[in-house]
Amino acid sequence: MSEPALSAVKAALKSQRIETPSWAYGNSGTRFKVFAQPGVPRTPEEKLDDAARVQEHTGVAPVVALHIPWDKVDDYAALAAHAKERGLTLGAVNANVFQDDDYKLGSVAHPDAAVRRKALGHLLECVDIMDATGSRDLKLWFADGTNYPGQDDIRSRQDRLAEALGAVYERLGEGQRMLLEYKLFEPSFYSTDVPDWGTAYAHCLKLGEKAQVVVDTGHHAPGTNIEFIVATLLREGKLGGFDFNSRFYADDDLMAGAADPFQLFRIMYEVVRGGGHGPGSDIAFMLDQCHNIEPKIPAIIRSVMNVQEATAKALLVDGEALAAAQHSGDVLAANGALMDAFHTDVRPLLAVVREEMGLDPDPMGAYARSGWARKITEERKGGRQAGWGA
Ligand code: AOS
Ligand code: ZN
Ligand code: ZN
Repeated sequence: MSEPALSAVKAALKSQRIETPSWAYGNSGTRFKVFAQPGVPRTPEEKLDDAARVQEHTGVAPVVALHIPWDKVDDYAALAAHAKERGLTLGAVNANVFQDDDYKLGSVAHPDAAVRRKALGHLLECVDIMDATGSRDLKLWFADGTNYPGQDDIRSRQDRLAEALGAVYERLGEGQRMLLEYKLFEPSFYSTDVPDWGTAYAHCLKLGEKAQVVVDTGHHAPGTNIEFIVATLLREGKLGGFDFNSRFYADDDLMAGAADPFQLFRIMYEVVRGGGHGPGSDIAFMLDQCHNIEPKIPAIIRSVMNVQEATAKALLVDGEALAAAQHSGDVLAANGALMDAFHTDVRPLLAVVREEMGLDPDPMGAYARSGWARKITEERKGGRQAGWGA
């Protein structure tokens, strides 16, 4: 690779911005058990203190997504100031219309108009919070769906959903967006009201340019060609962002890139090829994961590093050789061009990038040596730990 080309790759890696989720710093688990960990944050401010460690050691994670009500505070401007003092900004505001008892049969798609009004009220409250935090994105994931055929009318639920989305869209202020996230199933088991990219895309298309789709990499059936979805949404101008995580079976929320680094590379290749990576991109590269058995901060650092490595490999694809082979129908040469990049060990390159950024080339080692884990374990004794639902 020529020196100018290598410089461009390094510049692109230095400009990468990955958004970490506040809830990943808190306790989490499955319906069987939540294994609390020592030192877990007790407040949104402590979550930001931990997120600042990820940013300190990686240099590419300066944004933290919030979740309401798990990150509810009296003064969001003060929370934004707390973030800024630590070199962070507040990112997407994640609405939660899936944990209130009233939402058993759904929220915005619920058959009862009073429940729908309550859910819409929460969504509009989240936009008010965005005004206070300066967040650009409202992330909407709906657990809404049904468990049995006949339980509710599939079409009517789409009409109710569309009505709520339209009301939220009208409320968005200048520079604000709504990111609609789809999920194949869970917690609904027969039908989910936003189950796939097509449904999300159709609603966003009707709403307008401020409405975009979020691709959560854990939200697809096994074997789904996610990079095709990414390429298509990007081409249509409707790829708002990602919720990166890993899955072996379902929405496992494991560390991004841990289960299938090849898939993450193919996704990032389509992002790079489609012009979605770099300073001009509006795509939100968010993590959405839960660290049920592994220490949280290093797991998030590892996830950021995995996304960086996939991105670096995608940037190394020899586009000219690949295009030439594709145009000539040389299947093996074309596949080889992509695989050569995927098989490149980019860790030395990323170590150089980190050193040029004034960082330790080994973020995991740097965190381990920092003493932060011991500090928070000693200091954060007592008080209610943060976690899913708190
Ligand atoms: C749920 O499975 C979705 O991935 C959500 O994006 C996410 O877990 C939620 O936004 C957390 O509030
Ligand atoms: Zn998600
Ligand atoms: Zn999910």
